[in-house]
Amino acid sequence: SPVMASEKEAALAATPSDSPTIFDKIISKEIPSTVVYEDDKVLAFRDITPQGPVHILLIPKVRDGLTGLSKAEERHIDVLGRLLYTAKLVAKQEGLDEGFRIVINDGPQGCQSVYHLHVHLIGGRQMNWPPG
Ligand code: IU
Repeated sequence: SPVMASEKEAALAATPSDSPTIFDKIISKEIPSTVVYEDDKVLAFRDITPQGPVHILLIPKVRDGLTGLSKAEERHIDVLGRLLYTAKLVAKQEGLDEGFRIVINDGPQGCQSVYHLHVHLIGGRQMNWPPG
C-alpha cells in the first residue's frame, strides 16, 4: 500500500469494502505483530503507529461482515461485548490503572483506514477532549 503522510490521509484513501485486509494476515501470523492477548474469538496486538505509550488493537478473529461498527447486526452482539470486556482485561494487564481511552473509528469521517472492525485501547498518558 502507498506510504501515507497521516492516518487521516490513509482513512480518506481507504475504500470501505468487504475485501480482505491486512488484519487477516496479522490473524494468520503471516505478518508478525506483537500479540498481547489471544483467545478463540479475539486477537489483541500492538498498533504499529502508537498514539500513546500503550496502543493496542483488539479485533474479532472472524470478521463475519463486521467491516466496521456501522455494519453491526444482532449476530455480532456477543463478539462486540467480548471485544470491550477484553479491552478491560488488557488495560489491567498493561497497568493502565489511572485510566485509558477506547476508540472505534467508523467510515471516512471517523478516520477508519482498515475495514475489519477494531477497538483501539490507548493509554499511559493524559488524554484530551474533544478528540481531533
Ligand atoms: P483505523 O481506526 O482504521 O484508523 O485504525 C487502523 C490502525 O491500524 C491504525 O492505528 C494503524 O496504525 C494500525 N495498523 C497496524 O497496527 N498495522 C498495520 O499493518 C496497519 C495499520 I496497514
